Amino acid sequence: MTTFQSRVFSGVQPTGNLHLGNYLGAISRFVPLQDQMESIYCVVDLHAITVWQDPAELTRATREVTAAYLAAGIDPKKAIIFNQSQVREHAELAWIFNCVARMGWLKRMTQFKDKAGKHAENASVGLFAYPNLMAADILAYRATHVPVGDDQKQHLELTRDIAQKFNNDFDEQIKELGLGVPNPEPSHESPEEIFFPLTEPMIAGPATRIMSLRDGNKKMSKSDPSDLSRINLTDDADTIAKKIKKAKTDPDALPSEVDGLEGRAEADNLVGIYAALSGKSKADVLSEFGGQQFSAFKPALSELAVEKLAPMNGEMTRLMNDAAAIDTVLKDGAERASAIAEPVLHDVRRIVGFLEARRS
Ligand code: AQP
Repeated sequence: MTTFQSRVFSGVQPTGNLHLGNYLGAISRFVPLQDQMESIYCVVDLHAITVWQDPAELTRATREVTAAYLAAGIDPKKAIIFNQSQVREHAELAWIFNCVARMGWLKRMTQFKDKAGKHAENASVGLFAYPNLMAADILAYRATHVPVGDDQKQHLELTRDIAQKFNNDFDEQIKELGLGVPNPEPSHESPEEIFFPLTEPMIAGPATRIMSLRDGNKKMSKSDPSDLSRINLTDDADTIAKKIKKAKTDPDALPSEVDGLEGRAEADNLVGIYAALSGKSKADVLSEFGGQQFSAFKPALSELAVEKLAPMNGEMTRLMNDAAAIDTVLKDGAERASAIAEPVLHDVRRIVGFLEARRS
């Protein structure tokens, strides 16, 4: 191999309540990429169990995320769609990365602090080591591009740090075994030949961080106890309209320029949602709605949200009634994913020095 093959990897956790943030920040962005490079979209069930999941609900939610992928327009013939636990290389590489990553790196992860809160002593070890598994998800495919929301930025930086440390620690073995690829970014910290790519985060556009409809300073999130804080992908038209009507705003009219959104978190969020759903920039949205009150903007936003989300909602419901068809997609995807990850892990074992005795 003379260079890394361009390859996309991303995932969504099957933890229920898929919302507009997951759609705009991640799933909708997966769709065009499937025509640009080999794309692997995973339902990350191993990540989901870092906090307690009811087993039957986990199975249902795994199918629901798959249905959302399909309903959004991901074509399982083009992209690989599967659930993480069906490809054992994720867990194996994660263990190796547990031994590469440093405690200090993980202690800096803000998502662990947010999720564990004051109860860190009672959090699972898996929740703490979650970013190592995420690095393994990406690097088991030597993926070069990862489209995610802004909340994953720190984890992707850690993925690069893990790749870099592995490349450095095993520099000699990588060369000796002839498994290196010329490093596109050589530096004094990074050898000329590397095994794992330094993955590019793809965090761009107006929807990298959709905020709660009840608090413009809080991320829209599956685990927010208030259902009014998010638009779920399973919400019907009336519910979407009700939630947008109740969304928190301020008393002023919308500004005509993007600068005027500064300090107005809720207004900024609603304009960002409109921009992302319509494929326009925030500046374009404000040139249309600048000077108008929320009483005029909110109905326009509701109409757009329903127009974009209702067909997807209908298709998800249809797909969820055919569990066997969803499971077939996941099985086929898992086989194709394994065909990529198995040889990578075979090489990793040789690099690390694990003896693979032949069993008869
Ligand atoms: N609010 C958001 N805006 C934009 N993108 C978002 N993503 C999540 N929330 C937003 C992106 O969705 C993808 C899948 O996320 P995940 O399922 O892996 O989990 P998460 O980021 O932990 O999602 P939540 O909703 O915030 O769950 P909880 O409440 O459990 O913490 C990722 O690409 C993510 O960036």
